[in-house]
Amino acid sequence: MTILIEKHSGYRRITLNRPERLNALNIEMADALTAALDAAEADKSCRALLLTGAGRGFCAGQDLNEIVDLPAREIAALIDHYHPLIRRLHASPLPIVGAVNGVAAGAGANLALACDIVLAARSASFVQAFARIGLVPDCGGTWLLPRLVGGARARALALLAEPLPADTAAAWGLIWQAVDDERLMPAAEALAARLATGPTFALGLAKSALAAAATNDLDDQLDLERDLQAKAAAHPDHAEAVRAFLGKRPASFAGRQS
Ligand code: LHQ
Repeated sequence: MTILIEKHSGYRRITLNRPERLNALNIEMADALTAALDAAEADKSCRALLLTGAGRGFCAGQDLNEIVDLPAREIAALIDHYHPLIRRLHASPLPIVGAVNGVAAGAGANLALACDIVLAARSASFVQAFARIGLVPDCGGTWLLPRLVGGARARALALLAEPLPADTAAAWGLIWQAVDDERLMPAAEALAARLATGPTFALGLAKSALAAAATNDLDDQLDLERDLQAKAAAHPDHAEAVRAFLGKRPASFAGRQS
């Protein structure tokens, strides 16, 4: 199986599972990930996702064995299996934690960066490896990198294709945090479990507002915030949290009922 899915209380852990090839991507894996996302979103008890890799790598990008001598048009067709997955991760109403356990290269780096909160083991690195094989960053890399780290760093990452250590990735704002290797999975699981008990509906709306900010001007964004706030305020999680605050007790969020 190209991916493993484990159900935890409130969240699902999805593990890329081709460790002998550093979890290199192929069509089967991309389609399995999209299906796993569909299934998680359809399950109302699932309120967060955790994405990680088996073995010593996170994901080495496209499996190069599967594109040797492939005509250019078929390479482009391959991407049609990957880009819907990237769109789905960005648009998912569920909060997604990426736990980057080792090298994340090419499409694998941009798959990691499509998660909402990315933690990386200190020994992990991010490589926009595309230029090494005469390709262009895909899976959203050219869109996300300048937004996360600014144009100067984005250009150097894309054109030099050098590995960026996890600590630098965190210092530059490419990811949320770098943690000691042995702390990665406990920290990522704690984060997924925490998100899974949060106000899931509002978290999904916050994700969509942040995504829309990439193209909106301030006026449009303020209007969007007003409209989303009306939706969030109408959800029982809001009333519960205000009552909990005033009652000096922890809130108990219902989560996904809308
Ligand atoms: C691999 C791979 C790999 C197969 C390691 N494939 N086996 C999308 C769609 C359509 C078309 C094209 O492009 C795309 C987007 C892309 O993702 S293009 C970018 C593709 N990825 C790469 O170019 C990265 C290739 N890999 C590497 O540069 C290195 O392996 C990295 C830097 C990831 C890790 O280096 P090391 O830690 O030194 O590991 P290694 O190179 O020894 O790899 C371990 C094994 O994994 C090895 O197999 P072996 O049988 O010798 O132990 C590699 O052949 C295999 N492997 N990446 N992408």
